Amino acid sequence: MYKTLIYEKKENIGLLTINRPDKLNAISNELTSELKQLLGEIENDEELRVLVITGAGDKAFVAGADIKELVDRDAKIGRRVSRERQEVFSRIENLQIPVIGAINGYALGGGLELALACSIRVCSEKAQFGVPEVKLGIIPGDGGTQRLPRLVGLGRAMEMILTGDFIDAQEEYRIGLVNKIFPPGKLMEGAMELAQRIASRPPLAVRYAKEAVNRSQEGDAVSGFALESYLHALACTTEDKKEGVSAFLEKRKGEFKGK
Ligand code: CO8
Repeated sequence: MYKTLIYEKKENIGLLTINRPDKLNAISNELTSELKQLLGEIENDEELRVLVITGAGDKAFVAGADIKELVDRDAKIGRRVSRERQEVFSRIENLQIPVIGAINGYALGGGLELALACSIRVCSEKAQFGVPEVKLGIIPGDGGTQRLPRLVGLGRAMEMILTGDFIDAQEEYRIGLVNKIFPPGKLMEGAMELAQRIASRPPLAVRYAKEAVNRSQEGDAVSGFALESYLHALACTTEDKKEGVSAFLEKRKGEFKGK
């Protein structure tokens, strides 16, 4: 049982709800520890196809790191906590299964950084994104300075990080921070529908594709092309590839086993 997280499984889709609604789901040290523990569970769950992450309540996805814990943070603690959260968010980014961020309200600071570690983001019309760390006299520490420019481009990331201003759902969509916007009451339905669609695809192909696309953001193109061809070759060895190709040629729906 977790105090700050709710984790449920809906068939082969995991639903993680960040659960500190009275503090707008701010990420405390306790929440980070629980998240690490839950990730261990998720990493070992071979049945799982997709993870969806959202926030409890109707106001916030995650309104950032818990600001109360910043009071006594000196350089030594700051470095340790930042590295620890970077590692946790990188574990989310690198889960074998895709992760969908269902952004139901404020995604600020560490909350935006958590959203950036997801493979795909969708949001409600009420969602607001921001990187307000500079206003507190600090800078993002959970990967935001690296992931945000990769997603939205250097100029836009620079403006968001240097001003700390919030942007609304339409602007998030326009700059590619989110893929879809839903009315608030329809967000989870939309996110789960997307999750189910991905979960219905051959699981190994989905894993390899995610890995190849993730690696496109690092290193050089030559290594990226090489990795892509090896992962493509690996996909060619699967039973699901035989089934997928046969199903297409026989004009029927494929039955995939993740083998
Ligand atoms: N931390 C702790 N408590 C918070 C946070 C937070 N980030 N955000 C909101 N809360 C609490 C409020 O203190 C309040 O608690 P209480 O009822 O006990 O007073 C409760 O949640 C409700 O919040 P508000 O009353 O403020 O709600 P409003 O609707 O008036 O305002 C806002 C909503 C605009 C979202 C406002 O709460 C706000 O500005 N929050 C802070 C946003 C922020 O600055 N986030 C960035 C934090 S720093 C960060 O994320 C990265 C740090 C770098 C870390 C590096 C290593 C880990």
